[in-house]
Amino acid sequence: MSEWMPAAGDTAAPEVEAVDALETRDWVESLHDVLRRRGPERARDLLESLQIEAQRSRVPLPVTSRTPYVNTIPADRQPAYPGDRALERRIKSIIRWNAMAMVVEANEKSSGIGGHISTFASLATLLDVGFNHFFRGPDHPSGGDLIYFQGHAAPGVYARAYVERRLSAAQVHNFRREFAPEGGLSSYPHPWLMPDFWQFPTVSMGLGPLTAIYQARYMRYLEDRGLKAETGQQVWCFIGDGETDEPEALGAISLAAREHLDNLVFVVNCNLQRLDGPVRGNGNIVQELEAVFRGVGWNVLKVIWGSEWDALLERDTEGLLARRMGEIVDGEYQKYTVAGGAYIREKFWGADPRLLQMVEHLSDDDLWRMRVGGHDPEKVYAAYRQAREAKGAPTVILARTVKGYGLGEAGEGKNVTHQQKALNLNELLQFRDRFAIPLSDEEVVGAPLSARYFAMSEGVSWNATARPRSRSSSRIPSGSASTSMTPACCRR
Ligand SMILES: Cc1ncc(C[n+]2csc(CCOP(=O)(O)OP(=O)(O)O)c2C)c(N)n1
Ligand SMILES: [Mg+2]
Repeated sequence: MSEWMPAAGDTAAPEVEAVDALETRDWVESLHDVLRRRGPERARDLLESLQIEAQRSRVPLPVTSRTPYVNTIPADRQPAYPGDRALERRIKSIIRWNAMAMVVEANEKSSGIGGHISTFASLATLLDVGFNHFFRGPDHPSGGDLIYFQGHAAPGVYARAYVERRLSAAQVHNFRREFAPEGGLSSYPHPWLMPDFWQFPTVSMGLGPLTAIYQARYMRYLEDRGLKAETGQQVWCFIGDGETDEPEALGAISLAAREHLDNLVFVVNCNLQRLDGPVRGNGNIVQELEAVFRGVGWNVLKVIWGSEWDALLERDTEGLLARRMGEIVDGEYQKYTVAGGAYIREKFWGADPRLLQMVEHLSDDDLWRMRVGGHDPEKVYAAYRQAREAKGAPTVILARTVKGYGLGEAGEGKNVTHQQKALNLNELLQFRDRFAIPLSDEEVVGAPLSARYFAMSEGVSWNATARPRSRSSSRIPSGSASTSMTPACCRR
């Protein structure tokens, strides 16, 4: 065991820092050399030996169940995105509009009846990539996947179902009025009130994740006893980060790992907010959950940063940026969302002149627009694909999102956003512009009370990238989008 003998004048002088940097690079290069020659297994063995030696030498080790605060799947390991990004974005924007309009309309008809806009605003990409590329409907040869939807995001699931013409206009106009004579929609996933639509009740937070584990366990039991064919049917469970505070949410996760439930995927919508503030003001929910899930044996896939960060992380050979990312607490990250690019440059990048230099070619606006991972379909797709193919353990995807994404002044990333149920005219126009919704100003003035919801074949140009000012000018080109959207939430 070697004893540490501080040399005279051994402080953080610039020369020492320079030698440290060289030494770090040297170690990193050695790691790459081992990887090239002998592969990841040998690299892991070496690191394990080092870890044992370090512990024996009383080096305080970092908690090993936490990995750096970067995406688990690096950019060069991402599969190519198989969909039509422009078309998918367009459909998603329309769904966002429908979901928002549904809540605003319900609130205007009867103030206080409300519903939630901000939860789905953060979840839209996570759900859409699932609907477009992964979820299997009941008509799939292997049987339908079983999906537990985050309860407060129900407007988004209805919005999509309306686009697919699975719900009537009357139902959509009667959101939260399911007993209306012409039909309506229950506030939250409610299989008893809407037996043909919802599979599982999830809005009592914590019950979804708990029952999803037992659902997956029971499916595996039936397969093991030969009572059900092994078809690759999966259980997906979408939960909020605040929801993980409920004891039920995490109470059975060790059972899922012990039983090797690789038919189970959790997606945690880490928008960093609960009801009216950060989930972890002085902490980091993604890192905290990683430790908990990894500790009991789950595959953990962190989807933290969007594609805009890839080039910067590529150049981060000394790990400066990755380390800085891991230093910031959730409350501060939330502040970045509302405070803008100049603030981000000063507070985040300004911590080190080398970091500042990394982004000198980017404007404040660029810095502010760099997405987090849960809003980037390519990052989400990569994680879902790995989750679907995982063997031997359940997978949890920890996806960073922004609560109220796209609501701008009306509540994006703000503490009040959970309760946001109404938008003024200006906010509606901003929403229309941000998502290129094909409505003219005049139509927005009447919306959303005047039936400005969109469904397939209603004259929306699904392929357009530019925003037509009037809906009457365009038509749906083909049915390809609708056939790719099999709703896993609907029972036939
Ligand atoms: C058991 C339970 N307690 C309280 C509530 C009330 N409630 C509704 S949404 C919410 C916060 C949800 O936060 P999070 O899970 O982070 O979801 P987000 O809306 O941020 O996506 C709470 C406490 C509930 N639905 N269930
Ligand atoms: Mg939350």
